[in-house]
Amino acid sequence: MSENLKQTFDDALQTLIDDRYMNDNPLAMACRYALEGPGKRVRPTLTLLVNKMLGGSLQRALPSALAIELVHTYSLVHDDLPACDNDDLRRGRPTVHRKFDETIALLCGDALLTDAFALIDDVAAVHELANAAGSRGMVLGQTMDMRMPLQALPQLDQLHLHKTGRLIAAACVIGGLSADATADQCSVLRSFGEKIGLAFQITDDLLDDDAGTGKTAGKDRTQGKATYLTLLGPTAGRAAAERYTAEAIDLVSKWNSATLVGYVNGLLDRRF
Ligand code: GRG
Repeated sequence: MSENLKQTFDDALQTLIDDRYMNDNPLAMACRYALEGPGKRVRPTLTLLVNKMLGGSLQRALPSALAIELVHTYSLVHDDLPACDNDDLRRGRPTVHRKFDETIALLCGDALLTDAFALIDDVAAVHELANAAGSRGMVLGQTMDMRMPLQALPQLDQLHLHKTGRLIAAACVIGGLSADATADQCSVLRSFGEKIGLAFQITDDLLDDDAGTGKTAGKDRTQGKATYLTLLGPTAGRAAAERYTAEAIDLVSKWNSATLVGYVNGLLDRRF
């Protein structure tokens, strides 16, 4: 079921790419290249799964799901720049600034972020996404990562919550909004998404040393970053990811959530 939704999303993304990014100017080429990379599409899949769980219309959820993937892709393109993480590899291919150049990568991120908001016509979803991505969300998380050195686990959780959790939470809330969820339901979906985001980022930390993630292996270790792997080790790290996932699942157990639960449990065992 989640595979079907991912395929539906991938088809909609291809239609968007064909519509918006098929010119042969360097900006359109870079946007197309970034979006066509084989991403897991976790955030839009969560949006569509939550929409389905609450009996919403798929067609109503798709534009917001596309917008969330555009914002996520922008963040990866900028994160890979020399001024941030300085990475050569993303989604198993050269990063956008390696394939094109830094100027184009900067502009590609700007364009994807801006275009995202042209896709959504629901004001509540616009607010949710903007707040999750901006100075109190993902970009603050990136700032913590780059300029606010941390030593202890609670600070690491705050970093994860902002850098990764807020956007994943917004994906879940926006799935709810597309199914006319109430404010109380949205608040449960936000907590659900934040916990899934924490589990997702811990799993990302634990995969740092693995080959086959499509990213440079051992990057955190060589940069001497404090992560769940360096602070807790693989066993306690895995246990923390499982605990956050179980807490998240508990929150949605009152709904018909079997497909969503199957999907988020699967994220714990991802290899890339
Ligand atoms: C403005 C220069 C500038 C930088 C800002 C906002 C930002 C850059 C970065 C956001 C932080 C970031 C990259 C968080 C990463 C979170 C994360 C786990 C990314 C990987 O997500 P996956 O595994 O990737 O879902 P795929 O490739 O599958 O989509």
